[in-house]
Amino acid sequence: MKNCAPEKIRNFVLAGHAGAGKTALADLILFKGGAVSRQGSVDNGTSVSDYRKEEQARKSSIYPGVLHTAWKDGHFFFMDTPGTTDFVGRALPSIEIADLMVLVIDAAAGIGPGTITALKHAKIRNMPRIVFINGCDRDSADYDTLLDLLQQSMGKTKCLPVSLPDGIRGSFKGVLSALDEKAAPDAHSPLMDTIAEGDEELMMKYMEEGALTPEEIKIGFRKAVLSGSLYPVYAGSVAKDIGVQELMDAILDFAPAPTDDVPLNLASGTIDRKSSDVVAYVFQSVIDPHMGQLSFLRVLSGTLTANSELVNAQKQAKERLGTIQLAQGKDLATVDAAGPGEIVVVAKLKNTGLTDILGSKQVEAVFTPIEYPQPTTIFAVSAAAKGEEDKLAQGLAKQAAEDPTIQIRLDTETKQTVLSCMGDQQLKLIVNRLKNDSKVEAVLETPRIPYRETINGVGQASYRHKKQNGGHGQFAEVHMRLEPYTPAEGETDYQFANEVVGGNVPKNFIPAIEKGVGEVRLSGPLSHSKVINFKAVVFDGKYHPVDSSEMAFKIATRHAFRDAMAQAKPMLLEPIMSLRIYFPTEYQGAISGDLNTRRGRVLGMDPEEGFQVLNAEVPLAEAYSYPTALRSMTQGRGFFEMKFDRYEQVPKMVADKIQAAAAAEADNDEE
Ligand SMILES: Nc1nc2c(ncn2[C@@H]2O[C@H](COP(=O)(O)OP(=O)(O)OP(=O)(O)O)[C@@H](O)[C@H]2O)c(=O)[nH]1
Ligand SMILES: [Mg+2]
Repeated sequence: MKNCAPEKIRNFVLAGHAGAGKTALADLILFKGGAVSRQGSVDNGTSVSDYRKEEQARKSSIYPGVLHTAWKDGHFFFMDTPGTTDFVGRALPSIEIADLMVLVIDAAAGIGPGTITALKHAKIRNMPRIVFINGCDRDSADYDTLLDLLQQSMGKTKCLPVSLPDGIRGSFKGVLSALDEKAAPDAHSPLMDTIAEGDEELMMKYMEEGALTPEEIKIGFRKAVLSGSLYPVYAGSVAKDIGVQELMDAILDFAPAPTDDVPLNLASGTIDRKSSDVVAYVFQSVIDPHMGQLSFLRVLSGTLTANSELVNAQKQAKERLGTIQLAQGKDLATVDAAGPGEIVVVAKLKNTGLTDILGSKQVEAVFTPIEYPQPTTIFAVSAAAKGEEDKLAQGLAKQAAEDPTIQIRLDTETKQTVLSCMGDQQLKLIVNRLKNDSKVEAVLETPRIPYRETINGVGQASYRHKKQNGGHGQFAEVHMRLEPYTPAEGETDYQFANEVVGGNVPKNFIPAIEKGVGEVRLSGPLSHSKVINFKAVVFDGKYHPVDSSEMAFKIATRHAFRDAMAQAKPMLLEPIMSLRIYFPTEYQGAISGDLNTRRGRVLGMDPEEGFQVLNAEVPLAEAYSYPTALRSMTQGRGFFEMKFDRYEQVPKMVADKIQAAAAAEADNDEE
């Protein structure tokens, strides 16, 4: 249990790409700190952090591991996040709330998608960072190239080596401190400059005397880390236990304390870290098969006590806490209270979900919503067994509440439940959890494409609907013109106009005609898709004083519309997605070639963090299979973002196929 002043507490998050060694580092930190007597291992399935069966099977994290250990006269509370981009939705809330990011990068693999995401989110709130270049023992470790890329990304005067590798790869035998002029002369003076620059008094003294005392260095170093003018780089190897003690000392000596003013991503208001009012942030909310709902809270200020009543600011609701517990991976230990920087678990909160804020009073500060990437893996999902649709919906909703990158949407147009997520690894986990936790078997299919139809020319038709043989008769005649029309921003995707003069169609029937257009345009002649970007003009017609009715005018409208549509050069439109594809340069040829086969269009390149970034457009029909293709093309080192851009005409060859398929389906429906 923690036994130190709040100033000696350190709250941090281990972030970075999959396989960088975050979990291995977490296990080593726990062991060196004395929190565990045997060092856990990812490879042997004994990691304290990756304790879940799915994580042990993958040998890779899925959920943030929540851990703590004493270190010297301080105490660390930290989260070990998953680096696989599929699970970024679970990693980001931890990154959002920690006081420090320890960015772990493998010296051999270098910057990966997970590194880019972590850095992007650290930059959003100017989050204090320490970089740990791990795996310096690895055969293909390349420290210099990596440092260079990091300096390009974070700044040459900010991203500075403090603990340098002594030897590399097979000959990696230790680390050298840049604080020691003799040990690392080249790295010493840039580091000292940055340390001194953060504080005017130190700067004066450094300029006059050319040196600072260890105590002064510590003050300057801490200040520089907190303000984001220094991102110190530590080198090491978790496997060889080299450089980790130096890293842990740096965290204790130089990282912000919970009482410091660490920048938060607030949209409005402030949070006073030194206040005695309780403010706590929910960075993880999971349903444990045994314990039910568990909320993981990071205390920002005040002291959280067991059995207290708090206010949930977002939900405007009271929340009563029961026992509060400290997590060490899966082990939970009951505590009476938790102060700033600490992380605790509370069970079964009634009104509180992910990223909610709890306070002893209503908390007025509001966080900027986390920018989760748009999901790119999209499937239509249904229950294998009839009658289990509700069970499926509930199971999916539970998982979506835990991870905002899991999105469920009922597509009223295609009548499919659409499940979107970040990749096939996440998809597999979702399906497994549906099976194991929710006891429902899910079936996945490629979703239907929401095609659109429009017209290329003007078409005109009239139709008389007449049934006057006995009984109550029906009569209506509609003359209609369809014109291409591009709606302005915010306008509906079609227009209706009435140009009837002289009362050939009485005013009271015009709304029926307008309604008729609204209905018939939902199923166009080519593919039964919605017709858009047109103007329907009723310009003439006939009526019968007794036999005309709204129904009769609607029927006549349907026919007139379809006939006019046939004259108006109808064409098929498909959704075009804009893609931003990130990948290491060596895959450029493969990626461009593949885009060609997908009817894709390359718009341009702009490199980011040493990665190539290609902007492209691809029809949605060709984008569904892209996540898997990109993963196999790049050995998991590529990722992409995708969003809807516009509708565009389908090329004739493709359109013919779609029309044939739609016609066949219509025949089937009739049978
Ligand atoms: N050679 C070598 N291997 C290491 C080192 N650190 C970690 N590893 C190995 O690298 C693999 C991945 O380590 P993890 O700790 O699971 O990586 P991670 O960053 O947690 O990955 P995710 O959980 O997928 O984000 C494991 O097999 C580790 O044993 C190191 O310094 N040197
Ligand atoms: Mg891990």
